[in-house]
Amino acid sequence: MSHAVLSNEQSSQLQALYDEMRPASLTPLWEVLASLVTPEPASAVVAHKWRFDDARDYLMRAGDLISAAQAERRVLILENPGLPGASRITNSLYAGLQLILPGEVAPCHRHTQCALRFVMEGDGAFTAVDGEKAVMRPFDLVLTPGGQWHDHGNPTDKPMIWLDGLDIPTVSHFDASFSEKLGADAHPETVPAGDTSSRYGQNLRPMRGSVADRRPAHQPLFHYPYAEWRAALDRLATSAEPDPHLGHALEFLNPADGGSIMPTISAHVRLLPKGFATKGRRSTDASIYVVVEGLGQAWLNDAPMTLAPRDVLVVPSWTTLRFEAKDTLVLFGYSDRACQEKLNLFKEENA
Ligand code: 1HN
Repeated sequence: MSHAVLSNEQSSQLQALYDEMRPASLTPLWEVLASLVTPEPASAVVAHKWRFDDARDYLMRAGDLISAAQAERRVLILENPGLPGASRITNSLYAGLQLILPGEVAPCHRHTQCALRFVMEGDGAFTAVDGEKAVMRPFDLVLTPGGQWHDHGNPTDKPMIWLDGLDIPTVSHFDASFSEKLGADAHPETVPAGDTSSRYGQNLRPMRGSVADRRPAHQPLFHYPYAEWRAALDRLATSAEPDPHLGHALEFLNPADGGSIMPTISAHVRLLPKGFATKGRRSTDASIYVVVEGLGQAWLNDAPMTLAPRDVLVVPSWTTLRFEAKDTLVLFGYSDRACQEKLNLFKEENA
């Protein structure tokens, strides 16, 4: 209790009262108020970095012991060390590393939860969304928006590993989860691979009322290829000054409304030119970053963290973050910013 002015007599009488009211499912606010309504974010989430090769070793060992079909999804959860057992990387988001070995399939299902995939290793496996394949190349971003059927397959001769990012804890928070299995490995093919990108990915969309306008109106696009976003960053870096706090930063958009890629998850990429150091910035959206390219250094509330390709890091809410690029540093990041903005909670501050 924050009031230091209670007498011993008062305290023991209050304790006795709490004991009596507990069976009636009543509990005093004044004992917990300070920890409920904090003057600034006070998170159990801690900063952490996973080296890809370390996680990969465990994932490959799991691959020797259980098939993708047996597991339904063969994934190692990147669990925040501050939230053991909670199956989450931040309080609102989930992250995992998924392995699909040559010839394997991950059977078709759908659920309320929104997912993104960010390719870490391998080239040529696919995710099929509502029966349309997105062939996945290194550092591609592929979405499986909530409610859309999805299955994965690896017809190549090499393992395929991607980072899964989902809003599982957010959906759990609202007790709003529904899921179902299709009952078949793969959804019947609906259109050729690339169909959706052709129709919705060029600042165009099928004319309303045409048979081609078949994707969910609020969430049509699901493939953001590395070749496209990396080229866009390069063009930006040769023609503009980097933002002092972000570097060159581009957010992935949903073409349907110009908003975030999914209702609960925002994602972006950044390029920091060789030698560039950002100024500090903090925001309320705890964020997950993948180092796509380059060596560098991050400071999280002034604690240094070295960065190398395919490192995955989690930065808690309201942590002042700085980056320095030893050579061209390219990062992918995702967070619950989209969700916080809808709730009027998002806040950021530049140092
Ligand atoms: C899921 O559907 C996938 O489709 C991966 O690849 C990870 C974690 C929890 C719930 C659903 C996938 C998941 C998941």
